[in-house]
Amino acid sequence: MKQHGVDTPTKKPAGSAGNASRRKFLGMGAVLGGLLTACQTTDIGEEKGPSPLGRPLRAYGERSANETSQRFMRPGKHPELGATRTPLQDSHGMITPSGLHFERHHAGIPDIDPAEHRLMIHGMVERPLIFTVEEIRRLPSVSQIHFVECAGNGGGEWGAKTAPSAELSHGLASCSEWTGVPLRLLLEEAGVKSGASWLLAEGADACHMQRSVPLDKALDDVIVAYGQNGEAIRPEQGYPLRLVVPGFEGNMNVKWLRRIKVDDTPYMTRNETSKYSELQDDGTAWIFTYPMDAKSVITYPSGGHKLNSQGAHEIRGLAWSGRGTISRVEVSTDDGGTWQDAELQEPRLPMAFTRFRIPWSWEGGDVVIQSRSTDDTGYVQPPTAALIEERGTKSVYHHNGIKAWKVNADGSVTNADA
Ligand SMILES: Nc1nc2c(c(=O)[nH]1)N[C@H]1C(S)=C(S)[C@@H](COP(=O)(O)O)O[C@H]1N2
Ligand SMILES: [Mo]
Repeated sequence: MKQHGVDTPTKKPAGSAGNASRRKFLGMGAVLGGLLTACQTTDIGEEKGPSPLGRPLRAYGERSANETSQRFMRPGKHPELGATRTPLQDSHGMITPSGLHFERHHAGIPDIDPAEHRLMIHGMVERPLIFTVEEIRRLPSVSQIHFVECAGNGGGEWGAKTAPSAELSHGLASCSEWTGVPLRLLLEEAGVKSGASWLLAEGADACHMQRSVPLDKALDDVIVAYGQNGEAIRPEQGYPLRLVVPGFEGNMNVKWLRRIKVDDTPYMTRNETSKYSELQDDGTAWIFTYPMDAKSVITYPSGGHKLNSQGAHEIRGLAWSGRGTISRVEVSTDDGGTWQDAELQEPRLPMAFTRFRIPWSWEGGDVVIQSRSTDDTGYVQPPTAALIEERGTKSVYHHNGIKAWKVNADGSVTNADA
């Protein structure tokens, strides 16, 4: 069969890349046996004459109507507040589609006219400045791929690990390509006065989200972003301007950014004292715990999936670290007895999602699977028990313990501790 303008694989000369990769694929017969048999016996049908024309073109694309993956939303009394979660269990690769990026809003999504919006930089600077969005977009730009992860991601995993799915256990994390201006550039333009060591970032939403950011981080890799995955940042992610603070807890990535005040002290705002601080068993709390430590989660198979047949499956997941690049991910399929290195998808970027994959054959029965990541500082993702040993169970935030799923004999996948 020859479709218009498309050569079938059989038309390729012997020894072409297509055939070589086909041979490689067939060489995996021992692993893929079940799948290949299924292919051979499938009737692909006779050609039924010319196909009708497809639907018309459209100016802004949408995914296939067959794809229904949604952000997880829990209906609340106040629909403007709370969070939606990325359905990590349905994800491919390292980038989160903008429409599925998790959301965490403290006061709803403001409707901001970019022509009216301003960013003010003041405080301990030689020249206080006010930028329009147009001015920001004219400045030398960078694009960086980074995850944003709420410090509360996995907060439910401190106690009974009941999260039934990857979106509920890990879905307050997403990864995008962010485009914008290095904050360093704006600060150099304003002229930071000597003695300054902090800045306060403030949003234009109803709660005027405020966070203190150490000046050395601000001068390092922070960006004032206006782009997300190739287009303007979505309103939910902070349109028209947001701070991207690579690797630091999500809350510091102030959305709808309208003000930066340079100072020589942190501000002890609500969201860095009462919230986003970690209560210890002795009644003291850790504050300014900025980087998100190395973490990983198996996204397939994960809670809610159903394996329909034994044999070949690819275990897939995501790993990330707020302190650098993921250097290793190990996977166990025997309840932590033995661990095997997974293949890491390139490029592996600092403070970005890294996709990992490992072939696996399910021989039926109950199987507990889990993943463990290591970053390039040498830090290894700990078991949850070790985190609890260190911090107790009141911390709420910064849970990065190893996550286990259980593949049950009937093919259903559940939380291993449910
Ligand atoms: N202005 C403003 N910025 C904000 C918030 C907010 O409510 N208002 N939420 C913060 C929190 S707690 C997190 S985890 C991240 C979430 O970013 P996202 O909604 O783009 O995923 O934004 C942070 N920035
Ligand atoms: Mo958050």
